[in-house]
Amino acid sequence: MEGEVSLQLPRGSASPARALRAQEALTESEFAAALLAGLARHPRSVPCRFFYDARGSELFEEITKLTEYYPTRTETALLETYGEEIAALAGQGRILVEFGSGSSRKTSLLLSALGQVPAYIPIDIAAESLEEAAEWLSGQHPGLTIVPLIADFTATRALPPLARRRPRLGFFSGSTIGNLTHAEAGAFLGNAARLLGPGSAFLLGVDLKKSERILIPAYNDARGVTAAFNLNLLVRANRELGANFDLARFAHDAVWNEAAGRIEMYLVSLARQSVRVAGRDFTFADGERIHTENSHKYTVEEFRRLAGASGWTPVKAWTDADQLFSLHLLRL
Ligand code: AVI
Repeated sequence: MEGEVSLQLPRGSASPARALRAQEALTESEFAAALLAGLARHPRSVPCRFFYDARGSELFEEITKLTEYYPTRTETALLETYGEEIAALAGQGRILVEFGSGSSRKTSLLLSALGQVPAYIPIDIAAESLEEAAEWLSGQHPGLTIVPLIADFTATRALPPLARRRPRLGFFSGSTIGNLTHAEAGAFLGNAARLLGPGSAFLLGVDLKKSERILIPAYNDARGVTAAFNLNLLVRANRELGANFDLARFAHDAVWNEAAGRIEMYLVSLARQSVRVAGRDFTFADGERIHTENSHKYTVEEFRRLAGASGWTPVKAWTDADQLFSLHLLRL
């Protein structure tokens, strides 16, 4: 098994290509259902997971390189600086279980710091990203056993049998936990505790609360990459669902909601207009918004309380000198 990349396919799938097509069809009908339901409610909203089609994933990659978007480079720097200490505190010989597979560079840094890792299990619903990440990482870490798991990482119930023999370290980077509501984040942490099991450790990247002067440009950058990322949701609806959104008549907006402790992203209708989506008409008032994303920010203390309520014991948190981002190590 050493050095092998094995892709576990959904039951009944004869090949990765077929699994991928089946999954795309599923995603398309899920997208249709979510968009129709989201546009029918008031205020209108669409879950942010639909941002990530091929173009959306590319745009997100671009966002992570923007000067204004501090989370990725700050988290990477924290892993570079504190990787050894994190590895020492987490303990040797753990199987690494990553929730989501979109952060190979950060995973590679963690793997290097951890030294000998018996196996690496990335969990992601997107088979293609899993395959790409696994391929890149096996090039960077020859001999590493990689067992990708195609599953929704917020609701995974069981790890592959090989993961049951050793203690486990979970990894959830990029402050993706911030895209969940507090209730969803608590449920995710509880599910991760059941999945990783007694004696496990968990390393999470969590964005910190900070001034709006830093937050707003991070979600509304000068080059308009975040705007394109947000508007791509409408491009996707036009392509996949035969919708007729006029991109010139919607604009990106990002606001800080102080009471909820989160950045909220919206698509704002620039006129009174009707749009047809999957055979149904929706009328937007001038200025009416579609809520497309929440990005919650936590103080170190707030996140410790959230994790503690799901059964985790905080071990240590690391932050950068400018207090932009945090890494939390938890234990069960
Ligand atoms: C993936 N997630 C953690 C990003 C965030 O910061 O909430 C998504 C994003 N949305 C706009 N810019 C980046």
